[in-house]
Amino acid sequence: MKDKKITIVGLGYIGLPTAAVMARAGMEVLGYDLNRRVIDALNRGEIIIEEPGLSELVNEMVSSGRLKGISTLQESDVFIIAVPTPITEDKKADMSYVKSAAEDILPHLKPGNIVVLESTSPPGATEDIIVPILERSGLKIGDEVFVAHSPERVLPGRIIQELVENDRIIGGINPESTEIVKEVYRTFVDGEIYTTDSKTAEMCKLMENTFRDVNIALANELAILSENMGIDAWEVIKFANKHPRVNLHQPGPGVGGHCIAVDPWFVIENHPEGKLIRQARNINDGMPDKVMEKIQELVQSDEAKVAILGATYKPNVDDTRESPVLKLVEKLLQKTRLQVAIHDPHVDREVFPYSGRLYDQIEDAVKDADLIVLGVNHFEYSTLDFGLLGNLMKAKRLYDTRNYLNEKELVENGFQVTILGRGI
Ligand code: SAJ
Repeated sequence: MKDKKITIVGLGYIGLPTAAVMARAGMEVLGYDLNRRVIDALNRGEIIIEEPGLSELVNEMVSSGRLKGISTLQESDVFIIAVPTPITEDKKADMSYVKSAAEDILPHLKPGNIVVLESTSPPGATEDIIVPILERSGLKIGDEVFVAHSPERVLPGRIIQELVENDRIIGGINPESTEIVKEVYRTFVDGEIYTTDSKTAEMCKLMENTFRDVNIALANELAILSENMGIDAWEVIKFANKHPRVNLHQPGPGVGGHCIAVDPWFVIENHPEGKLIRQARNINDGMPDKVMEKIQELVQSDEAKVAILGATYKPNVDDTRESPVLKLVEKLLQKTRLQVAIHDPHVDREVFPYSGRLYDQIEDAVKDADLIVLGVNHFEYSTLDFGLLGNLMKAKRLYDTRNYLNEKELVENGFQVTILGRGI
Protein backbone atom coordinates (compact mmCIF):
# COMPACT_ATOMS: atom_id res chain seq x y z
CA MET A 1 0.00 0.00 0.00
CA LYS A 2 2.84 2.41 0.78
CA ASP A 3 3.76 2.65 -2.92
CA LYS A 4 0.30 3.95 -3.79
CA LYS A 5 -0.29 7.50 -4.90
CA ILE A 6 -3.00 9.15 -2.81
CA THR A 7 -5.05 12.19 -3.78
CA ILE A 8 -7.05 14.03 -1.14
CA VAL A 9 -9.90 16.09 -2.59
CA GLY A 10 -10.72 18.98 -0.24
CA LEU A 11 -7.99 20.35 2.03
CA GLY A 12 -9.99 21.59 5.01
CA TYR A 13 -9.88 20.70 8.69
CA ILE A 14 -9.97 16.98 7.86
CA GLY A 15 -8.47 16.69 4.37
CA LEU A 16 -5.24 18.56 5.02
CA PRO A 17 -4.30 16.78 8.28
CA THR A 18 -5.17 13.44 6.65
CA ALA A 19 -2.91 14.29 3.70
CA ALA A 20 -0.06 15.22 6.02
CA VAL A 21 -0.46 12.14 8.22
CA MET A 22 -0.54 9.84 5.16
CA ALA A 23 2.60 11.50 3.76
CA ARG A 24 4.28 10.97 7.13
CA ALA A 25 3.36 7.29 6.86
CA GLY A 26 5.51 7.16 3.70
CA MET A 27 2.98 7.62 0.90
CA GLU A 28 3.11 10.04 -2.01
CA VAL A 29 0.20 12.41 -1.40
CA LEU A 30 -1.35 15.02 -3.67
CA GLY A 31 -3.72 17.58 -2.17
CA TYR A 32 -6.40 19.08 -4.39
CA ASP A 33 -8.63 22.03 -3.53
CA LEU A 34 -10.65 24.53 -5.53
CA ASN A 35 -9.29 27.33 -3.36
CA ARG A 36 -6.08 28.56 -5.00
CA ARG A 37 -4.91 30.17 -1.74
CA VAL A 38 -4.89 26.77 -0.01
CA ILE A 39 -2.81 25.20 -2.81
CA ASP A 40 -0.36 28.08 -3.06
CA ALA A 41 0.14 28.08 0.70
CA LEU A 42 0.56 24.30 0.75
CA ASN A 43 3.25 24.39 -1.92
CA ARG A 44 5.13 26.94 0.16
CA GLY A 45 4.84 24.51 3.09
CA GLU A 46 2.25 26.70 4.82
CA ILE A 47 -1.36 26.35 5.98
CA ILE A 48 -4.22 28.83 6.35
CA ILE A 49 -6.17 27.09 9.13
CA GLU A 50 -5.29 26.73 12.80
CA GLU A 51 -4.63 23.31 14.26
CA PRO A 52 -1.90 22.42 16.75
CA GLY A 53 1.09 20.71 15.14
CA LEU A 54 -0.32 20.86 11.61
CA SER A 55 1.81 23.69 10.31
CA GLU A 56 5.06 21.95 11.31
CA LEU A 57 3.96 18.59 9.91
CA VAL A 58 2.80 20.06 6.59
CA ASN A 59 6.04 21.99 6.25
CA GLU A 60 8.11 18.89 6.87
CA MET A 61 6.09 16.77 4.44
CA VAL A 62 6.19 19.37 1.65
CA SER A 63 9.97 19.73 2.09
CA SER A 64 10.36 15.95 1.95
CA GLY A 65 8.57 16.00 -1.42
CA ARG A 66 5.92 13.50 -0.29
CA LEU A 67 3.10 16.08 -0.07
CA LYS A 68 2.23 18.44 -2.91
CA GLY A 69 -0.69 20.74 -3.74
CA ILE A 70 -2.33 20.47 -7.18
CA SER A 71 -5.00 22.65 -8.76
CA THR A 72 -6.08 20.16 -11.41
CA LEU A 73 -6.71 16.53 -10.68
CA GLN A 74 -4.59 13.83 -12.29
CA GLU A 75 -4.33 10.06 -12.25
CA SER A 76 -3.93 8.51 -8.82
CA ASP A 77 -4.33 5.12 -7.11
CA VAL A 78 -6.54 6.36 -4.27
CA PHE A 79 -8.93 9.33 -4.17
CA ILE A 80 -10.19 10.45 -0.77
CA ILE A 81 -13.10 12.92 -0.79
CA ALA A 82 -13.06 15.22 2.26
CA VAL A 83 -15.18 18.15 1.13
CA PRO A 84 -17.79 19.95 3.27
CA THR A 85 -21.43 18.81 3.45
CA PRO A 86 -23.15 21.93 4.83
CA ILE A 87 -26.80 22.10 5.80
CA THR A 88 -29.34 23.90 3.62
CA GLU A 89 -32.01 26.34 4.82
CA ASP A 90 -34.59 23.53 4.77
CA LYS A 91 -32.37 21.28 6.94
CA LYS A 92 -31.03 18.94 4.27
CA ALA A 93 -27.48 17.91 3.50
CA ASP A 94 -26.01 19.99 0.68
CA MET A 95 -24.22 17.29 -1.31
CA SER A 96 -23.13 19.57 -4.15
CA TYR A 97 -19.44 19.59 -3.13
CA VAL A 98 -19.43 15.80 -2.87
CA LYS A 99 -21.04 15.51 -6.31
CA SER A 100 -18.56 17.84 -7.95
CA ALA A 101 -15.64 16.06 -6.28
CA ALA A 102 -16.83 12.76 -7.79
CA GLU A 103 -17.36 14.46 -11.19
CA ASP A 104 -13.81 15.86 -11.03
CA ILE A 105 -12.37 12.41 -10.28
CA LEU A 106 -14.35 10.71 -13.07
CA PRO A 107 -12.08 11.57 -16.07
CA HIS A 108 -9.01 10.27 -14.21
CA LEU A 109 -10.49 6.98 -13.07
CA LYS A 110 -8.70 3.80 -14.10
CA PRO A 111 -8.98 0.09 -13.19
CA GLY A 112 -7.70 -0.69 -9.69
CA ASN A 113 -8.57 2.76 -8.33
CA ILE A 114 -9.92 3.25 -4.83
CA VAL A 115 -12.41 6.04 -3.98
CA VAL A 116 -13.26 6.88 -0.36
CA LEU A 117 -15.93 9.28 0.84
CA GLU A 118 -14.97 10.79 4.21
CA SER A 119 -17.43 13.70 4.28
CA THR A 120 -20.31 13.27 6.76
CA SER A 121 -23.25 12.25 4.57
CA PRO A 122 -26.85 10.99 4.78
CA PRO A 123 -27.18 7.18 4.81
CA GLY A 124 -26.98 5.86 1.27
CA ALA A 125 -24.87 8.70 -0.15
CA THR A 126 -21.91 6.51 -1.18
CA GLU A 127 -24.14 4.09 -3.10
CA ASP A 128 -26.66 6.61 -4.42
CA ILE A 129 -24.43 9.58 -5.22
CA ILE A 130 -20.80 8.47 -5.62
CA VAL A 131 -21.33 5.13 -7.40
CA PRO A 132 -23.67 6.39 -10.19
CA ILE A 133 -21.22 9.17 -11.05
CA LEU A 134 -18.22 6.82 -11.14
CA GLU A 135 -20.18 4.28 -13.24
CA ARG A 136 -20.14 6.77 -16.09
CA SER A 137 -16.45 5.86 -16.53
CA GLY A 138 -17.60 2.55 -18.02
CA LEU A 139 -15.61 0.70 -15.34
CA LYS A 140 -17.27 -1.90 -13.12
CA ILE A 141 -17.64 -0.21 -9.75
CA GLY A 142 -16.97 -2.74 -6.99
CA ASP A 143 -14.94 -5.00 -9.32
CA GLU A 144 -12.56 -2.64 -11.08
CA VAL A 145 -12.95 0.42 -8.85
CA PHE A 146 -13.31 0.04 -5.08
CA VAL A 147 -15.53 2.42 -3.14
CA ALA A 148 -16.15 2.93 0.59
CA HIS A 149 -17.24 5.42 3.22
CA SER A 150 -14.93 6.07 6.15
CA PRO A 151 -16.14 8.79 8.50
CA GLU A 152 -13.74 10.90 10.54
CA ARG A 153 -14.36 11.28 14.27
CA VAL A 154 -11.69 13.70 15.40
CA LEU A 155 -11.93 16.58 17.83
CA PRO A 156 -10.58 19.95 16.66
CA GLY A 157 -7.44 20.76 18.61
CA ARG A 158 -6.36 17.10 18.65
CA ILE A 159 -6.82 16.20 15.01
CA ILE A 160 -3.33 14.90 14.18
CA GLN A 161 -3.23 12.70 17.24
CA GLU A 162 -6.81 11.43 16.92
CA LEU A 163 -6.50 10.67 13.18
CA VAL A 164 -3.89 8.09 14.11
CA GLU A 165 -5.13 6.87 17.50
CA ASN A 166 -8.93 6.75 17.16
CA ASP A 167 -10.75 3.62 16.11
CA ARG A 168 -12.11 3.87 12.60
CA ILE A 169 -15.06 2.46 10.66
CA ILE A 170 -14.75 1.45 7.01
CA GLY A 171 -17.91 0.63 5.08
CA GLY A 172 -17.50 -0.56 1.50
CA ILE A 173 -20.10 -0.90 -1.24
CA ASN A 174 -19.03 -4.58 -1.35
CA PRO A 175 -16.70 -6.73 0.78
CA GLU A 176 -13.79 -6.35 -1.69
CA SER A 177 -13.98 -2.56 -1.43
CA THR A 178 -14.13 -2.72 2.37
CA GLU A 179 -11.01 -4.88 2.60
CA ILE A 180 -8.91 -2.88 0.18
CA VAL A 181 -9.84 0.45 1.79
CA LYS A 182 -9.02 -1.02 5.19
CA GLU A 183 -5.49 -1.68 3.90
CA VAL A 184 -5.19 1.97 2.88
CA TYR A 185 -6.12 3.23 6.36
CA ARG A 186 -4.00 0.58 8.09
CA THR A 187 -0.95 2.44 6.77
CA PHE A 188 -1.48 5.29 9.25
CA VAL A 189 -4.22 4.31 11.76
CA ASP A 190 -3.05 2.75 15.04
CA GLY A 191 -6.59 2.39 16.43
CA GLU A 192 -8.88 -0.55 15.63
CA ILE A 193 -10.42 -0.60 12.17
CA TYR A 194 -13.95 -2.00 12.12
CA THR A 195 -15.55 -3.00 8.84
CA THR A 196 -19.15 -2.88 7.67
CA ASP A 197 -21.16 -1.75 4.63
CA SER A 198 -21.20 1.86 3.44
CA LYS A 199 -24.74 2.72 4.56
CA THR A 200 -24.07 1.42 8.08
CA ALA A 201 -20.82 3.40 8.26
CA GLU A 202 -22.67 6.58 7.21
CA MET A 203 -25.35 5.97 9.85
CA CYS A 204 -22.73 5.26 12.56
CA LYS A 205 -21.16 8.67 12.18
CA LEU A 206 -24.54 10.40 12.25
CA MET A 207 -25.75 8.37 15.22
CA GLU A 208 -22.68 9.21 17.30
CA ASN A 209 -23.58 12.87 17.14
CA THR A 210 -27.35 12.23 17.29
CA PHE A 211 -26.86 10.23 20.48
CA ARG A 212 -25.33 13.28 22.07
CA ASP A 213 -27.94 15.67 20.68
CA VAL A 214 -30.85 13.59 21.97
CA ASN A 215 -29.23 13.26 25.39
CA ILE A 216 -28.58 16.99 25.61
CA ALA A 217 -32.23 17.59 24.65
CA LEU A 218 -33.29 15.35 27.53
CA ALA A 219 -31.12 17.40 29.89
CA ASN A 220 -32.62 20.62 28.51
CA GLU A 221 -36.13 19.25 28.95
CA LEU A 222 -35.26 18.29 32.51
CA ALA A 223 -34.09 21.87 33.07
CA ILE A 224 -37.35 23.32 31.74
CA LEU A 225 -39.48 20.91 33.79
CA SER A 226 -37.40 21.52 36.91
CA GLU A 227 -37.82 25.27 36.63
CA ASN A 228 -41.59 24.79 36.40
CA MET A 229 -41.78 22.21 39.18
CA GLY A 230 -39.51 23.92 41.69
CA ILE A 231 -36.69 21.38 41.43
CA ASP A 232 -32.95 21.87 40.94
CA ALA A 233 -32.09 19.98 37.71
CA TRP A 234 -28.36 20.05 38.56
CA GLU A 235 -29.01 18.23 41.79
CA VAL A 236 -31.12 15.68 39.91
CA ILE A 237 -28.33 15.14 37.37
CA LYS A 238 -25.70 14.79 40.09
CA PHE A 239 -27.61 12.16 42.01
CA ALA A 240 -29.25 10.31 39.09
CA ASN A 241 -25.76 9.87 37.59
CA LYS A 242 -24.75 7.92 40.69
CA HIS A 243 -26.77 5.11 39.11
CA PRO A 244 -24.27 2.86 37.32
CA ARG A 245 -26.16 2.90 34.02
CA VAL A 246 -27.34 6.51 33.88
CA ASN A 247 -25.45 9.41 32.33
CA LEU A 248 -27.63 12.50 32.12
CA HIS A 249 -25.96 15.24 30.07
CA GLN A 250 -25.71 18.94 30.87
CA PRO A 251 -28.44 21.46 30.07
CA GLY A 252 -27.46 24.81 28.61
CA PRO A 253 -28.48 27.61 26.24
CA GLY A 254 -28.59 25.21 23.26
CA VAL A 255 -26.33 23.07 21.09
CA GLY A 256 -23.84 24.53 18.65
CA GLY A 257 -20.97 23.57 16.41
CA HIS A 258 -21.03 22.20 12.89
CA CYS A 259 -21.52 18.56 13.95
CA ILE A 260 -24.02 17.84 16.70
CA ALA A 261 -26.45 20.62 15.71
CA VAL A 262 -26.33 19.50 12.07
CA ASP A 263 -25.81 15.75 11.69
CA PRO A 264 -29.16 14.63 13.20
CA TRP A 265 -30.96 16.45 10.39
CA PHE A 266 -29.11 14.28 7.83
CA VAL A 267 -30.60 11.16 9.43
CA ILE A 268 -34.21 12.30 9.16
CA GLU A 269 -34.13 14.55 6.10
CA ASN A 270 -36.30 12.15 4.07
CA HIS A 271 -37.77 10.24 7.00
CA PRO A 272 -40.63 11.92 8.88
CA GLU A 273 -40.86 8.84 11.12
CA GLY A 274 -37.69 10.04 12.89
CA LYS A 275 -39.79 11.79 15.53
CA LEU A 276 -37.53 11.64 18.58
CA ILE A 277 -34.52 12.97 16.68
CA ARG A 278 -36.57 15.84 15.24
CA GLN A 279 -38.05 16.65 18.62
CA ALA A 280 -34.59 16.67 20.21
CA ARG A 281 -33.33 19.08 17.56
CA ASN A 282 -36.32 21.34 18.16
CA ILE A 283 -35.87 21.26 21.94
CA ASN A 284 -32.20 22.18 21.64
CA ASP A 285 -32.88 24.84 19.01
CA GLY A 286 -35.60 26.25 21.28
CA MET A 287 -33.22 26.92 24.17
CA PRO A 288 -32.04 30.40 23.07
CA ASP A 289 -35.74 31.46 23.18
CA LYS A 290 -36.08 30.13 26.72
CA VAL A 291 -32.95 32.01 27.76
CA MET A 292 -34.27 35.19 26.14
CA GLU A 293 -37.57 34.89 28.01
CA LYS A 294 -35.72 34.45 31.29
CA ILE A 295 -33.56 37.50 30.56
CA GLN A 296 -36.68 39.59 29.92
CA GLU A 297 -38.15 38.37 33.18
CA LEU A 298 -34.99 39.20 35.14
CA VAL A 299 -34.33 42.73 33.91
CA GLN A 300 -36.83 45.27 35.05
CA SER A 301 -36.82 47.61 32.10
CA ASP A 302 -37.32 47.09 28.36
CA GLU A 303 -34.19 49.05 27.64
CA ALA A 304 -31.94 47.49 30.26
CA LYS A 305 -28.35 46.60 29.44
CA VAL A 306 -27.39 42.93 29.30
CA ALA A 307 -23.73 41.84 29.29
CA ILE A 308 -23.21 38.41 27.74
CA LEU A 309 -20.06 36.52 28.67
CA GLY A 310 -18.96 34.00 26.04
CA ALA A 311 -20.12 33.70 22.44
CA THR A 312 -18.49 30.55 21.08
CA TYR A 313 -20.31 27.25 20.64
CA LYS A 314 -18.45 25.59 23.51
CA PRO A 315 -15.84 26.50 26.13
CA ASN A 316 -12.20 27.27 25.41
CA VAL A 317 -12.47 27.29 21.60
CA ASP A 318 -12.65 30.22 19.15
CA ASP A 319 -15.35 28.67 16.96
CA THR A 320 -18.71 30.47 16.84
CA ARG A 321 -20.35 28.31 14.18
CA GLU A 322 -23.99 27.55 15.09
CA SER A 323 -23.31 29.02 18.52
CA PRO A 324 -26.53 29.13 20.57
CA VAL A 325 -25.28 32.30 22.26
CA LEU A 326 -25.12 34.05 18.88
CA LYS A 327 -28.68 32.89 18.21
CA LEU A 328 -29.63 34.42 21.55
CA VAL A 329 -27.93 37.71 20.65
CA GLU A 330 -29.73 37.76 17.30
CA LYS A 331 -33.09 37.21 19.00
CA LEU A 332 -32.45 39.85 21.66
CA LEU A 333 -31.58 42.38 18.97
CA GLN A 334 -34.53 41.51 16.76
CA LYS A 335 -37.24 41.04 19.35
CA THR A 336 -36.36 43.32 22.25
CA ARG A 337 -35.04 46.82 22.88
CA LEU A 338 -32.45 45.60 25.36
CA GLN A 339 -28.89 46.86 24.98
CA VAL A 340 -26.52 43.98 24.39
CA ALA A 341 -22.80 43.97 25.16
CA ILE A 342 -20.65 40.89 24.54
CA HIS A 343 -17.32 39.73 25.91
CA ASP A 344 -15.38 36.69 24.76
CA PRO A 345 -11.60 36.42 25.03
CA HIS A 346 -11.47 33.71 22.35
CA VAL A 347 -13.33 35.17 19.38
CA ASP A 348 -11.61 36.88 16.51
CA ARG A 349 -13.10 40.36 16.08
CA GLU A 350 -12.41 40.25 12.30
CA VAL A 351 -14.89 37.42 11.73
CA PHE A 352 -17.32 38.13 14.58
CA PRO A 353 -20.80 39.10 13.30
CA TYR A 354 -21.50 41.52 16.18
CA SER A 355 -18.04 43.07 16.46
CA GLY A 356 -19.58 46.47 17.26
CA ARG A 357 -20.97 45.00 20.49
CA LEU A 358 -17.87 43.04 21.38
CA TYR A 359 -15.70 44.45 24.18
CA ASP A 360 -12.09 43.45 24.72
CA GLN A 361 -12.26 44.37 28.39
CA ILE A 362 -14.88 42.66 30.49
CA GLU A 363 -15.20 45.79 32.65
CA ASP A 364 -16.40 47.76 29.60
CA ALA A 365 -18.96 45.09 28.75
CA VAL A 366 -20.49 44.94 32.24
CA LYS A 367 -20.35 48.70 32.96
CA ASP A 368 -23.86 49.95 33.85
CA ALA A 369 -25.34 46.54 33.02
CA ASP A 370 -28.55 45.40 34.67
CA LEU A 371 -27.71 41.73 34.15
CA ILE A 372 -24.72 39.52 33.35
CA VAL A 373 -25.54 36.37 31.38
CA LEU A 374 -22.91 33.63 31.43
CA GLY A 375 -23.31 32.07 27.98
CA VAL A 376 -20.13 29.96 27.75
CA ASN A 377 -18.14 28.40 30.57
CA HIS A 378 -14.72 29.51 29.32
CA PHE A 379 -11.99 28.69 31.81
CA GLU A 380 -11.14 32.41 32.15
CA TYR A 381 -14.54 33.09 33.71
CA SER A 382 -13.84 30.85 36.69
CA THR A 383 -11.50 33.47 38.19
CA LEU A 384 -13.46 36.69 37.64
CA ASP A 385 -13.48 39.29 40.41
CA PHE A 386 -17.20 39.73 40.99
CA GLY A 387 -16.63 42.23 43.78
CA LEU A 388 -15.11 44.55 41.21
CA LEU A 389 -17.51 43.76 38.37
CA GLY A 390 -20.57 44.13 40.60
CA ASN A 391 -19.55 47.66 41.52
CA LEU A 392 -19.53 48.65 37.85
CA MET A 393 -23.06 47.42 37.26
CA LYS A 394 -26.36 49.21 37.61
CA ALA A 395 -27.89 46.17 39.29
CA LYS A 396 -26.00 43.14 40.59
CA ARG A 397 -27.86 40.39 38.76
CA LEU A 398 -26.38 37.32 37.11
CA TYR A 399 -27.93 34.55 35.06
CA ASP A 400 -25.68 31.48 34.73
CA THR A 401 -26.83 29.29 31.82
CA ARG A 402 -24.11 26.69 32.55
CA ASN A 403 -24.18 26.41 36.33
CA TYR A 404 -20.48 27.21 36.22
CA LEU A 405 -19.75 30.19 38.43
CA ASN A 406 -19.19 30.18 42.18
CA GLU A 407 -22.64 31.05 43.47
CA LYS A 408 -21.53 31.48 47.07
CA GLU A 409 -18.96 34.08 46.08
CA LEU A 410 -21.50 35.87 43.90
CA VAL A 411 -24.04 36.04 46.71
CA GLU A 412 -21.37 37.27 49.12
CA ASN A 413 -20.72 40.07 46.66
CA GLY A 414 -24.36 41.07 46.69
CA PHE A 415 -25.47 39.38 43.45
CA GLN A 416 -28.94 38.04 42.83
CA VAL A 417 -28.13 34.76 41.04
CA THR A 418 -30.36 32.76 38.68
CA ILE A 419 -29.24 29.41 37.32
CA LEU A 420 -30.71 27.76 34.22
CA GLY A 421 -32.53 24.60 35.26
CA ARG A 422 -32.85 25.51 38.90
CA GLY A 423 -36.42 26.01 39.95
CA ILE A 424 -35.68 26.65 43.61
N1 SAJ B 1 -23.35 20.48 25.07
C1 SAJ B 1 -24.35 20.64 26.02
N2 SAJ B 1 -24.46 19.72 27.03
C2 SAJ B 1 -23.61 18.66 27.13
C3 SAJ B 1 -22.57 18.50 26.17
C4 SAJ B 1 -22.47 19.43 25.13
O1 SAJ B 1 -25.16 21.59 25.98
O2 SAJ B 1 -23.78 17.87 28.08
C5 SAJ B 1 -23.25 21.43 23.94
C6 SAJ B 1 -21.95 22.20 23.90
O3 SAJ B 1 -22.03 23.36 24.69
C7 SAJ B 1 -21.82 22.52 22.42
C8 SAJ B 1 -22.45 21.29 21.72
O4 SAJ B 1 -23.22 20.67 22.73
O5 SAJ B 1 -22.60 23.66 22.07
C9 SAJ B 1 -21.49 20.29 21.10
O6 SAJ B 1 -20.26 20.17 21.78
P1 SAJ B 1 -19.43 18.79 21.95
O7 SAJ B 1 -18.16 19.08 22.64
O8 SAJ B 1 -20.29 17.76 22.57
O9 SAJ B 1 -19.16 18.27 20.46
P2 SAJ B 1 -18.39 18.83 19.14
O10 SAJ B 1 -19.45 19.30 18.19
O11 SAJ B 1 -17.29 19.76 19.45
O12 SAJ B 1 -17.70 17.47 18.53
C10 SAJ B 1 -18.51 16.34 18.20
C11 SAJ B 1 -17.87 15.09 18.82
N3 SAJ B 1 -18.85 13.99 18.81
C12 SAJ B 1 -19.20 13.33 19.93
O13 SAJ B 1 -18.77 13.57 21.02
C13 SAJ B 1 -20.20 12.22 19.76
C14 SAJ B 1 -16.61 14.73 18.04
O14 SAJ B 1 -16.06 13.48 18.48
C15 SAJ B 1 -16.91 14.63 16.53
O15 SAJ B 1 -15.73 14.36 15.79
C16 SAJ B 1 -17.46 15.95 16.07
O16 SAJ B 1 -18.66 16.22 16.81
C17 SAJ B 1 -17.74 15.84 14.57
O17 SAJ B 1 -16.93 16.37 13.77
O18 SAJ B 1 -18.70 15.18 14.17
